[in-house]
Amino acid sequence: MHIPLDFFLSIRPALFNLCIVFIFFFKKPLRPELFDFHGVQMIHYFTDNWEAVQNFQARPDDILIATYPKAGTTWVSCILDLLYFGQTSPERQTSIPIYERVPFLEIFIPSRVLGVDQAEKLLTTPRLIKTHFPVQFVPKSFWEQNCRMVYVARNAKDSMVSYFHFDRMNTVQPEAGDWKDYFQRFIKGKMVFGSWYDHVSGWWKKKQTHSNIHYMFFEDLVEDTGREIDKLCSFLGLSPSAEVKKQITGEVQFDNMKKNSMANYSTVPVMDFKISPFMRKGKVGDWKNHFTVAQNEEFDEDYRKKMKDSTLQFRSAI
Ligand code: PPS
Repeated sequence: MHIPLDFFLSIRPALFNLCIVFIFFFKKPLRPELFDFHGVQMIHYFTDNWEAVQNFQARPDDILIATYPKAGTTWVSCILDLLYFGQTSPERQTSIPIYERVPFLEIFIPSRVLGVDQAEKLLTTPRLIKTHFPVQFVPKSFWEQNCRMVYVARNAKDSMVSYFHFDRMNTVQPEAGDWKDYFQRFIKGKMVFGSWYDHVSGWWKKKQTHSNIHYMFFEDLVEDTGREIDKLCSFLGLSPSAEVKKQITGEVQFDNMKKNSMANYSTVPVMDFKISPFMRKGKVGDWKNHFTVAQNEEFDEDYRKKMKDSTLQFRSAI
């Protein structure tokens, strides 16, 4: 059948409008792609502002909260925020989301969230700042100013599971895909912020020569939050009353944080809580509900090889 060219030309505007309507109603946000950045897998949201991030001027009393994703960043951020400001400005807890109280230094999503700007605008002392950078990416002023850093690590299996659900629900992360492929990608370090193995080991190695890093574990926090708050207080030189510590320990229990809209990320539009909530389970050992027996064997064998030279010990069950 012959369709004259004139016909196409005449319906061109209608076709164009149809496309716009289609994109508007059915658009799926484009997920970012991973790429190699100085030897670490990254996405552009965390590298686009590289120069400003690297030139960030830390102050001596800044506190950097560093983690591989899903290790308990939000939990420790809330604890530190309460320790420093819970008594003097309690209204912060009910009016400012945790990601504004503790800005994410390297994030750069134009017209949405600019981590460096947020950190620079913080009026608090100390400024609490979050990063997921591997240790070699930390801006040099943090070292020059000898800032205190709190690193939180979580066992690899639970980190992987938590990250999987996070990538499913967070539209500014790469597509999670299916669990089987995700498992392989995690082992190969093809995750945003790179390899879990390199991240936890890199920070651990740095801690051996740098006394201003407090290295803590998610599993210890689950086991005894009060004890870990005590350790944090000794590191930070804080001495809250027993009553205040008890109050903080209660406020940061999983169920309380899960229902607190200023801590649970429910105010972030790019996260789809219908797929998975940010405060998902908060447990040690949920990996057992995801790993097959074969995956567990493969994982353990590979883990032994990758971590054979490390003195780091994790608990995948408590
Ligand atoms: S992020 O996106 O990297 O900043 O995420 P992060 O905050 O590091 O980690 C999220 C996981 O920590 C759990 N979480 C908690 N567990 C127990 N108690 C408390 N209070 C708590 N707060 C956060 C959260 O549920 C995520 O783990 P999963 O296993 O997915 O539940």
